[in-house]
Amino acid sequence: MVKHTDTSVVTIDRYIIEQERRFPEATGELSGILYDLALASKMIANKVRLAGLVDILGAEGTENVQGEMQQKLDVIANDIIIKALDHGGRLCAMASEEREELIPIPDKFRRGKYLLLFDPLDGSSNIDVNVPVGTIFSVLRKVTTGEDGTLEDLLQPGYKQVAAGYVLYGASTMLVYSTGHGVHGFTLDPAIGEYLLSHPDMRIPEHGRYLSVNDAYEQNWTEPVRALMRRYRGLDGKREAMNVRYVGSLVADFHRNLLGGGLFAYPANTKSPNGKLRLLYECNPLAFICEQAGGAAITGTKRILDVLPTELHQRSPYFVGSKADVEIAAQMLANH
Ligand code: FDP
Repeated sequence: MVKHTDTSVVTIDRYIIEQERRFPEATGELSGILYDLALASKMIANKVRLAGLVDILGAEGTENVQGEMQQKLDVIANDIIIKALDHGGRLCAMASEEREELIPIPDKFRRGKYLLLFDPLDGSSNIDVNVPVGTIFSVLRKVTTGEDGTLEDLLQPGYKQVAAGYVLYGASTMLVYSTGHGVHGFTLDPAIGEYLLSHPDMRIPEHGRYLSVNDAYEQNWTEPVRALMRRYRGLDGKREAMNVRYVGSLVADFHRNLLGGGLFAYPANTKSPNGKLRLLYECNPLAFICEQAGGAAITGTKRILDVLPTELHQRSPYFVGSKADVEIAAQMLANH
């Protein structure tokens, strides 16, 4: 492995190749998927940057100068990812938040041994108000025989992920990924259109400063969840109060807590018994990243990565972040 100095400029392409060389059995297919995702995310970043100009350039549902209908940005992001990845011969199926069913690889393209699950534009209700949004992705290896990927291939528990990551379209665009050997963060330099290694070997602090939860749902939380939140706020006198920060874009909240330490929670409540977040393309990939960075992720009673999925769009209660803070949730929610 090449040793990089503080001043060496490492592009994401170079980093992925160097990582791949550590594994002589690697075929380069996974690296290819990561390149394609990096490219797709640059195209999405470009669209997100112009989102505020939609009223000038043409609002959703109106015709643009080419006579085409304007689309919502999450639909555009979805199409960008599918088009960037369907023809490379590395995937046998995809699944997206935006599509009810499995997304097959078109007949004209070769199939590969991997599957990609993604949320193309997470936090999309924040787009209209110029607040950061993100893309989340998860890569699985095919387990069934036959050329095409099946639902069975997509419904694997999170510990089987071979890679996972997210892109944050914030003040800077950042891509963070893991292939199970640490977490690597890259920042897009818009002047040269390249992701550069900015956060090597990311580690989440053991204890956190930040608590991210939407407490407008407090009235619908169960009593153990209410007691847990009182604990995090220091109201039961058993720990110091955490600082509350809630953007409402999972990627943005997760990223802040990964750097600064803390906990993101989307608990079950009486109106949504499984919470809101989707297991396969929101909870699992960020749980994989968090564990790789030294943190933890649970449903409340169980490790997220051990949950056996039964449906493509299934939801799960979610507590993810610094190990010591997640441990408090595990203790206080056990048996509930
Ligand atoms: P959104 O609905 O805007 O796409 O995954 C869905 C998500 O955003 C997350 O990004 C975010 O953390 C959460 O929902 C916010 O939900 P609440 O408004 O219920 O807090």
